[in-house]
Amino acid sequence: KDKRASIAVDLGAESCRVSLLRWVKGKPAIELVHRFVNAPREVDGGLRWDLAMIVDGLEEGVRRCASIATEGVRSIAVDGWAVDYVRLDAKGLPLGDPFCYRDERTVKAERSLHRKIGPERLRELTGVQLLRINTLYQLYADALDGVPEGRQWLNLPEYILSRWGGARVAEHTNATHTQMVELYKPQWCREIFQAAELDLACAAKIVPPGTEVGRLSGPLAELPELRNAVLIAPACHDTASAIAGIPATGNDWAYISSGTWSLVGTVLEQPRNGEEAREENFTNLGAVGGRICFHKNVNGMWLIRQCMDAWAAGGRAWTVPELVAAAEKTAKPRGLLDVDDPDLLLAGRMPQRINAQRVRKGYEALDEGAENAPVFASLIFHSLAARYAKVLDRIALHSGKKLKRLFVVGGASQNDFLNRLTAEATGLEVFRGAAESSTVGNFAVQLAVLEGGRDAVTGAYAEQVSRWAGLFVGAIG
Ligand code: LRH
Repeated sequence: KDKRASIAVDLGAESCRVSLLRWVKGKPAIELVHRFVNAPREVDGGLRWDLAMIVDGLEEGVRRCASIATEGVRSIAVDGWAVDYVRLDAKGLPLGDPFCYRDERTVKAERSLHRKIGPERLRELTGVQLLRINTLYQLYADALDGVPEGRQWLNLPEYILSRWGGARVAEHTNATHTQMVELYKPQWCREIFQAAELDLACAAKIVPPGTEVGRLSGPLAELPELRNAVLIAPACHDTASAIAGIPATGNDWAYISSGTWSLVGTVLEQPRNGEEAREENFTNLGAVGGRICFHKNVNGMWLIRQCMDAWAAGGRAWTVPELVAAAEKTAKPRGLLDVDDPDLLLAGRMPQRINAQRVRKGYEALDEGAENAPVFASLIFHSLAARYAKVLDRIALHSGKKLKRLFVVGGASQNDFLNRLTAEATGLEVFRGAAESSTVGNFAVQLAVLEGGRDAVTGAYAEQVSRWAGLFVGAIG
């Protein structure tokens, strides 16, 4: 067997990570080699990602991996948050920093696009939860802002792969989150492109997760350890990777991929897009092995992070563990939040936004000062748990599954207070999965294709991935 190492890159809206998988005496060992903070910033009135900072950080991480892996690196794969994209000029260089999906330009774009193609029709064609962050609305916003058509675009993980020498592709799990892919076939939906007057030629070819897209080239490939590294499109959607990182079998489990967002759902063999699933706006996104991530985007650590930023700006920097410990000691809150209120998805002034909602609902406003942070945190955690329980009830109904187990993965899975509240609210047995589940799933997809080489869209491939994930979950140092 090939004993060389592999590298997984995981792009997060709050932090980006580069991890190394090595084989030590035949056993896997995974090390998080480089992690750096990420956040959108305000540029000329728009919310954008700092692409150069991200690329520099990733390349630094890859170089550090190379310096550790003297045995050489066999493969590299990149996953990341969905929907955002890089536009390319004629030479294939980025036209500018990518917009962050939270930018408010899509409010207008959504309204205007729905006059050309109704939300019901979009749902019917794609099976995807209608969210104004979806790539479709962003591309449409570009057009409204006068960006000339004819410019290729790539979602971020696929852009990084192409920048390092890979073919330009749109990996299927990530492509589904654009809201522009047909529900029952892995192909771009012509009707949507036509309605939105978007150029089909600007979208890359759709490929399944587990596709080799080329070999590393450019300056990184000059390092001897990296010379022949294969570039792989894993499940480029970080959530699909995180779910691939759960090595559970059976038909009685659901997941929460818990980070900036909470993705609450279950894996299905076939999409569910009947009237009720559509009305309740559940999503059917691509999963590994031709399966479906059937879930809903619920707000997540965004609420707490945004509050923490506000308090830090006022001079009191809380850490998450401090807040969790302090929140646990407060009294049970009165009047839970609607965590999915569109206003709470926006950036800035979060304590004020929360109070505005409370006042609208007839509850007293909370003291917004940093010393009252535990009360806010407790309110947020209780409200999230209650929302998870509601959504999971519906997931059980739509999927026809008798749910018993709930796997919580991702950065926020380490919040045991929230896990306890979630267990109480749902009545399910809660298992804490890997904090770096996207990385586990990323590596599992790489090894399944490198070692199995089988057709990546079959259930057999999904099972292979699950076996690798089982091996890797315990291998994180
Ligand atoms: C989580 C995530 C989620 C998407 C959002 C844009 O990181 O990929 O699945 O809905 O970011």
